[in-house]
Amino acid sequence: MFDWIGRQIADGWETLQGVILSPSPDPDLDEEAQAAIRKQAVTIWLIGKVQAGKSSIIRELAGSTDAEVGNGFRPCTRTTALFGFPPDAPILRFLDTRGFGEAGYDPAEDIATCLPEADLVMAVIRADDHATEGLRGVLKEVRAKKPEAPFVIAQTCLHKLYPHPPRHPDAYPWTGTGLDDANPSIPERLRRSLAAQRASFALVTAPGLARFVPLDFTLPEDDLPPPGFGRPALIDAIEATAPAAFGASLAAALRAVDEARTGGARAHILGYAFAAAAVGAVPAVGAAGLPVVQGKMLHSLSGIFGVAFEWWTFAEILGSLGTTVVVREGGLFLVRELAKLIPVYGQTAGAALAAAADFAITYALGEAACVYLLQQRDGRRDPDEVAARFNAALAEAATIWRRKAEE
Ligand SMILES: Nc1nc2c(ncn2[C@@H]2O[C@H](COP(=O)(O)OP(=O)(O)OP(=O)(O)O)[C@@H](O)[C@H]2O)c(=O)[nH]1
Ligand SMILES: [Mg+2]
Repeated sequence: MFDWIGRQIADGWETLQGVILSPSPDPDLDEEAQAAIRKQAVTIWLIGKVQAGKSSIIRELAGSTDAEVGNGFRPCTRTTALFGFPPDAPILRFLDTRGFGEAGYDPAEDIATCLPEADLVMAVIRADDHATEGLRGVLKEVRAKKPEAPFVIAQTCLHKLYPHPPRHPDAYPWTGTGLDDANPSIPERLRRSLAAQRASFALVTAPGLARFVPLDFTLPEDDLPPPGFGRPALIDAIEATAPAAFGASLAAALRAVDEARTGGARAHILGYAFAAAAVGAVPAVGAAGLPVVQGKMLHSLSGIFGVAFEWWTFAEILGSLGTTVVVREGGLFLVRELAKLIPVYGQTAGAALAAAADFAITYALGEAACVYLLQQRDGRRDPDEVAARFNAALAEAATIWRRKAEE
């Protein structure tokens, strides 16, 4: 088994150096590979009235600016558009329904197109809005057609019901349950309004399959700090309700968006690493698709850091790691970790190991690239630090992969 994984990594290594040394132009992945990537992403379908705060939620979760989110949408139905995060290797996909509740809006087409795709339905309502019959009607239909679909109900714009001058509670006080109704740190008018909304949605939200999350995603100019108030609670709710196999890795990626110094790069790396594993497992694409995904990841990272890759030096650093360290230390580590997962070594075990190796090497490459790009940005050069990060990341990757497989 060790020889086998050693070969996998050594082969991966050669294609990888090819990717690094010929960074442009990126060929696109074929439809089958893209479908495999889509399948491993969690798709959230956002429904809510015009101006309820749907786009703000996408912007906040993805850590992107309005402009980035705005440019990243692809039309899906007449009224719904799709935004992938990260765009080329989504770990998360948002279906954003626009125009809901406007005159002439007919939900039938959106339900037919979006519901089969949706892993999670996120209803978005302003905390002071009680005219929600239309939305409840759609959720009822969704519940009937897909009883297992988890709902998250985001109650936005909390400050509309704060006393003057508006100010958030010192610590986020909500549980999204009846416990909140007696919590004195929540302004009373808001407490009553949120409770009434929970009650009115009770018929369409089965216990265990629905979570209410009060939040207030203000803009800096709103002058109501902190920004993203309620974001951790929203991520917790997604983690708790998303399909088990995605919950933890997805939440890890969303939490990583917060890491200021690396500008959310880790979330991108996770997205691309999972995409690499998904693409590698498509028989017709396999080894050819992998360097494409890795190349796209490196481009996307250099964009995040605003630093151009010095491709040659990066290749040199990774080349000095070469197959020795990677195959011996990384490979041995991977084999040990992955062997715990796979009781019987056979055909499926081979495919599982290949996917794990694709994931791990892509993840480690991305992490090493981050260290390298940070050095470039700071005008430093320390190949040992890059190499050390690569090896440490291989070990981390095995842990992440194992956790995902165990979920
Ligand atoms: N203070 C505050 N403002 C919010 C919140 N959510 C949205 N907004 C503001 O409300 C306006 C509409 O928010 P969007 O996120 O664009 O709403 P939307 O549901 O995408 O709207 P449409 O795309 O027009 O359907 C923007 O000015 C946001 O900044 C919130 O939780 N708190
Ligand atoms: Mg919008």
